[in-house]
Amino acid sequence: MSRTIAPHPPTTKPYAVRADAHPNPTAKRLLKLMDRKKSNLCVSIDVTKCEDALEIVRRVAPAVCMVKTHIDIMEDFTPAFTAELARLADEHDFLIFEDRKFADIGNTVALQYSSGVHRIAEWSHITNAHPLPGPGIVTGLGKVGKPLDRALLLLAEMSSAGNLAVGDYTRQAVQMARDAGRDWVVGFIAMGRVDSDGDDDFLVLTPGVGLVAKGDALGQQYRTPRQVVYDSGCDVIIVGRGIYGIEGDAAAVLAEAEKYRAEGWKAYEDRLIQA
Ligand code: S5P
Repeated sequence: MSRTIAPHPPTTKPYAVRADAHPNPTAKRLLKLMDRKKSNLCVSIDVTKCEDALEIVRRVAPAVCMVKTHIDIMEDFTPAFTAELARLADEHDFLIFEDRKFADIGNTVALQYSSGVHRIAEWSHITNAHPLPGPGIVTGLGKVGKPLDRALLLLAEMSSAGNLAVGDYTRQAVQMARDAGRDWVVGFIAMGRVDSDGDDDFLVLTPGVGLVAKGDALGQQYRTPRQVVYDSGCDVIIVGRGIYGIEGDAAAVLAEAEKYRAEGWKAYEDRLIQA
């Protein structure tokens, strides 16, 4: 399989080298731990019971650089859940990414990020936002997240069929990140190197990854780790149902996570060699 895009200069460098030059402490920590654990795998935990979610995290922890949550789907949420998640993150050396997809005016998102039942900024190292409302969303979230050394991603593209995050919208998302600075907006949710018109080193985290399924009944579209990391130059693969959805016991889930980790890592190493 050959590359579909020209190599983007920062992606030809090892994660550890990129870590040294990154201005955001959370991005720096992520890149370092990716190198240490030899993992560019983020597991997405979309289940609705806290104990089920924690059980998946315990299973996959050795293989991941990051765990992604949707805290608003938890039916039995209490702060003990996020406390335990944070403890597991420290014990097993991974970051927590709350996939909140903020999409309101700056004042409102600052409250949604800091307050309410979930108090996302207190426990989530990374979160994300749609650029749709304009730069006020980035500034509003930054008022809360920057003093805590958190990191923000903008959704520049999406994996679902028919989504509107294309063309000029994507270009303007990238510009918004550049205007905000990499000390706060560290990268994108995107399907490829949306930043390839410059040589700034953003992180690209990519959902819609599966080794078997090609999609689901609701518009999700999957590509393989190799297509995402090697062909498209992305940095982190986000895998949900492809890992926690498989049949079997704890060992089977870890084995599946390990399979994705190995594929993602091999694609990254090949990318470095052939840069
Ligand atoms: O464009 C996107 C952006 C995101 S963050 N497409 C996505 O699928 N996601 C998220 O990635 C989605 O909300 C879900 O949590 C995860 C994909 O899950 P999977 O089970 O399809 O791998």
